[in-house]
Amino acid sequence: MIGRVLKSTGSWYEVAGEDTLRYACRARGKLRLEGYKESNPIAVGDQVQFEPLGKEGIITEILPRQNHMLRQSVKRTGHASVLAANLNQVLVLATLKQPRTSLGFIDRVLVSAESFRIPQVIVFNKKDLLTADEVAELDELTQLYQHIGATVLIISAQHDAEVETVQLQLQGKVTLVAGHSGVGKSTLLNRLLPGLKLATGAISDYSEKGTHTTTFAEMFQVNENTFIIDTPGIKEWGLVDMEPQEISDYFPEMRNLRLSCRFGSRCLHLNEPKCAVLDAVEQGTIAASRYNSYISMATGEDTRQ
Ligand SMILES: Nc1nc2c(ncn2[C@@H]2O[C@H](COP(=O)(O)OP(=O)(O)O)[C@@H](O)[C@H]2O)c(=O)[nH]1
Ligand SMILES: [Mg+2]
Ligand SMILES: [Zn+2]
Repeated sequence: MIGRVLKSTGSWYEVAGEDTLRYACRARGKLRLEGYKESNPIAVGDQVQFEPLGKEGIITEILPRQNHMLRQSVKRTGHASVLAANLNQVLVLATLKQPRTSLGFIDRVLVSAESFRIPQVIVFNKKDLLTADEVAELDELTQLYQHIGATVLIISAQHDAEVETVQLQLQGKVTLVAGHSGVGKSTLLNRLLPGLKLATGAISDYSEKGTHTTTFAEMFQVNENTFIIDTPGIKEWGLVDMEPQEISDYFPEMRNLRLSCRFGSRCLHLNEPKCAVLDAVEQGTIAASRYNSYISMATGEDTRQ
């Protein structure tokens, strides 16, 4: 039978079979997709072939991946691990206040997704808290991010009609959800998945940290072909294995300009002469916030943002 991996503990895998039943599976022998060196051979989102035995099963094959996202290994062994596979989009949940999400964090997730050619969605939550000035700021951010190809939604997770716009954006897709603690991820997921009942609020964050020593991505099924992958506690949005020279390739507004830099593909756009990216920043066609994010990624500062 073919199935989809919803959850992995490293030795057991929860698999949704094509018969819609759930199976607790183990892997047969040393399964590994060819060409992957990551520490976990089977990831959330993987399509697998398995032999069902009652409510359990044995995974015999991992089907080829359409794509995947990486994260730095928890144990920092130098190896990355596959965070999730076969994604249709990555969604960053962000807030302008309570707490304020740094643009650096948003940009890091976008760049990470872009490097795997995965479409990006930004959902700004807690709209109900915003003053008129903050609404204006959010309008500017919306234009900035739409301009570089992201889909932007502005919602309050407490309002059904607005949660529905997120539901429409998710429909029929597999979506990885990223967001810092406190932005309303559990609130939103509970709305999208009645019956899930994730704890919300400050106390829940404390107890979540207390009960989970390691963090794993986990996939939830919204309906027949709609899936959400939660990434609790994952902070190191990995620019895994990325050379400084390649980072600007994942900033869509910089990607094409580099051909015009005097040093071409060797230009890091930091202080090189005749740099087309620096010129664009000066002229305002590249946003200062995006360029700042770029510098921190290219120079390796602030890697935990
Ligand atoms: N005002 C307001 N509060 C919200 C909204 N969404 C979530 N919250 C609150 O923000 C706090 C953190 O939410 P939670 O879902 O636990 O965040 P998580 O840490 O991202 O899972 C809780 O007290 C929620 O009730 C919203 O749209 N507006
Ligand atoms: Mg939460
Ligand atoms: Zn340059």
